[in-house]
Amino acid sequence: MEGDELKDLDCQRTMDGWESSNNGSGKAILIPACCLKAKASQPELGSKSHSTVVSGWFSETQPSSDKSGKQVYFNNPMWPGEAHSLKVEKILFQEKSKYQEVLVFQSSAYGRVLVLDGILQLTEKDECAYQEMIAHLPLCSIESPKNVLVVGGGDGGVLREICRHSSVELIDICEIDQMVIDVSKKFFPELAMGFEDPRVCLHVGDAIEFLKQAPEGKYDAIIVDSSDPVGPAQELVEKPFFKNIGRALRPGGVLCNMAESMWLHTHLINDIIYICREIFKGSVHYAWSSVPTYPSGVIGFLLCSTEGPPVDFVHPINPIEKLRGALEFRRELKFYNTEIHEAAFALPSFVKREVAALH
Ligand code: SPD
Repeated sequence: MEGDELKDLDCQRTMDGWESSNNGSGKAILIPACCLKAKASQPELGSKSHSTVVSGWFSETQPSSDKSGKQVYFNNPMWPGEAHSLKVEKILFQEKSKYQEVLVFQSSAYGRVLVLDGILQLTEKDECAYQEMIAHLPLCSIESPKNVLVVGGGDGGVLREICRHSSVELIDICEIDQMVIDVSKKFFPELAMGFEDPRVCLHVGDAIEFLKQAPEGKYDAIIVDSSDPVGPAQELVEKPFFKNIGRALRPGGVLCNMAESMWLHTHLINDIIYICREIFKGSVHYAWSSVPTYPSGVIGFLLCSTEGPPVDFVHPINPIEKLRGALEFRRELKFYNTEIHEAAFALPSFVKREVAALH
């Protein structure tokens, strides 16, 4: 194949979701589709219907039609070629909000499950491994956090965890979809209990706009508990969003951002880290947790601090075990502890190699 033909091939999607790309060297390379965020919701994949329960099993696939009109199922382009399935005992709720399709079902293995636009957000059994980590990794890394902002997180699980920190005085939360909040209050009381705390101040709206208006230096910590960067959440991995976060944090303030799977998305992680390194002049780290029902069974977190008093994310200055009442506040901690905190920053060799932006 000649160089010009290769150029024409730039960024063409293949059936399994990988792209043939020419990185300027004249050599074709394969890039996972997840890195081509703008294309992730191509019409043939981004079907408006997300009724992903087939023959009593849920999986993160999207129904669509082939040329002959036959129903076919695509994998989500964020994780082409794989789908983890859960046996469904009963569908408890299924409705379209203004923003997305909201599905709740009772699974036989992981308790109740929340799904948004066909993507699994949480299960009762393993949500602790996500919510506890995304909240305590940042909050245990700074002394006496007071003002905290949660972006997304409408199920309330991250709020539940932040509330364990008695130093916290205000928790702003900006969630775009009222239906997610209502559904959580009805079907996931163990998560939605977070909303009951008097320190919580709920803003239903667009977090991009909310952050533009946020007073400079207001927050000690910002936690971005978003859905994946496909469709509405896409702007949450772009530079202007991170710039506004940096502005809203105090000097030496911290960000913890959901940052996908190291098994699937090293290109995307690299992109985000490059952006964050430009903005957060304190430190930038990647940590991860095991969440069996997320694609590839792991999820990552990006931890950044702004210029100011240095933050040592790897060795928590504010260990949870020393915070009075924190371990049992409302419900017992199930997953997080200081050992897990420190271990979360240990990265496999392939990640150290592939995520060049970490060096
Ligand atoms: N691939 C799924 C990532 C979901 C992240 N958000 C989960 C919300 C739980 N509070």
